[in-house]
Amino acid sequence: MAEFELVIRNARAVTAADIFMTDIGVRDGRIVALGLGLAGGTREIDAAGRHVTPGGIDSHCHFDQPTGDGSVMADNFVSGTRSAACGGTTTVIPFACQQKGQSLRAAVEDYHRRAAGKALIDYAFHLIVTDPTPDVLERELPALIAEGLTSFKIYMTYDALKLDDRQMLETLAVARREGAMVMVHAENADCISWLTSKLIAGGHTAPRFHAASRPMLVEREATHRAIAFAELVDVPVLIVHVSGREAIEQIRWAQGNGLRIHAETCPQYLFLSAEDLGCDDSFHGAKCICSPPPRDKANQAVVWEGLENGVFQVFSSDHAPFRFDGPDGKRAHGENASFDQIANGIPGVETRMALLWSEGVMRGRIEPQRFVELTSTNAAKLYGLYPRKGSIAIGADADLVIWNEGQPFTLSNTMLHHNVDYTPYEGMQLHAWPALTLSRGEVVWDGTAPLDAAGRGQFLACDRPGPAQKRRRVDELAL
Ligand code: DUC
Ligand code: ZN
Ligand code: ZN
Repeated sequence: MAEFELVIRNARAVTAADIFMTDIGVRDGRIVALGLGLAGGTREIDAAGRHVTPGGIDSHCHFDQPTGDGSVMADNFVSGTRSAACGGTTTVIPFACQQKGQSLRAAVEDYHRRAAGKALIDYAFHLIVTDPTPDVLERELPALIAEGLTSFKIYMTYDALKLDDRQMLETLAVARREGAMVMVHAENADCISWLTSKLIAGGHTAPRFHAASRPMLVEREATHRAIAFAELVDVPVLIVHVSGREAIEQIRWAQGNGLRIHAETCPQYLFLSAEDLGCDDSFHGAKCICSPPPRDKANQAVVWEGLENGVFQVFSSDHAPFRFDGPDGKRAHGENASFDQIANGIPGVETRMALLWSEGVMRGRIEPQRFVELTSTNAAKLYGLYPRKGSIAIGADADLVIWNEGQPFTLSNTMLHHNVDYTPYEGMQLHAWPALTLSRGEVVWDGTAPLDAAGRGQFLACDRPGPAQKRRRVDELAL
């Protein structure tokens, strides 16, 4: 009998720390041996010197999340995880979103029902806390954190989701006490609503005015406030979907002053700009409506710098999938709907990894190790999945990507496996794509088709993240 169920030979393995030539021996879905000249496997794959990275962890994506505005997300756990796997992602962390008035546990149970038996790859959940009642803060949230939902998102905007400043502080204090990671959507709600009413009153309703209604200032102000609250409560936070310079300056200041502020950015802030929302009043720009909106070329350059110099820890997709055609996506309120009624979000779970490998690593902007940190390892650490996920190491799950590099191709939505009828990156020239994606040692993408095995993905209970644990110091506030 062969010693391993799978051996990947001649891998140029990349971790967050190293690059090294190795064979990878897999048993029971886990990496059990590393080194050249390993004994035989029941199955063998020759990586032929190609880069092999840990499978991606997309720690910010939305599948089958109720929207409450008449639109319906195009991807559920079947199509969303299929698309993720074909793009080199092996773990996703979408959101169980509490509706105001709903118990947090009911939101989680509903989300488990939506996911059960559907996922092709492994998945965990973040919570979204929208209604921090005393019962939620004192009982439900600590219990769910103890059960493995160890991170949650809070919003500073959207009437249906946002917390006020006092609620943010109360919620951050629970995170501190329980050792959970808080993700913050940082945009100032009142500034957006004031600007939106002015724009609409002036007849400026086309998709492109979405960007004008949420300028960088509203993100900068909220980012500053979120950082101040995190400092006051003495808890780490992670600012999600950071779009440009002014927010980055706030984050860099906080990091430089010893605050535990983590930050995430997404492909749309590297490759899209406000111009993609349209130069005229056509509805086409709805395809690129997302929040915060894409900025301009100068901001793209600053986001690239943040990926290079360590301001950002996480590169996720913020996949929020809505179809362009059809009655329940971007057009749910018709083509003449004002920008604030258009479903908010863009797809990207399948293109995230290849965009950053092709445009980041292959163009020499970031090292392969930095790519691994940004797309996999750091998310595993920040959300309590490390070392099971996020590395090529003995004992880790054999979640791996073997890369195909050097053959340029034109990206087209016809190549993709999501249930969205467009990609914002249509027509881009890319130079890399996963040749194979393996989840727990099983090939889930073979370069031509996804494995037909919806339901094989496992729910992952997360540990309390190491970076969210209290620092050892006198707790003067007794929070
Ligand atoms: N925030 C997200 O994280 N995703 C989609 C829309 C939004 O505002
Ligand atoms: Zn958000
Ligand atoms: Zn999101």
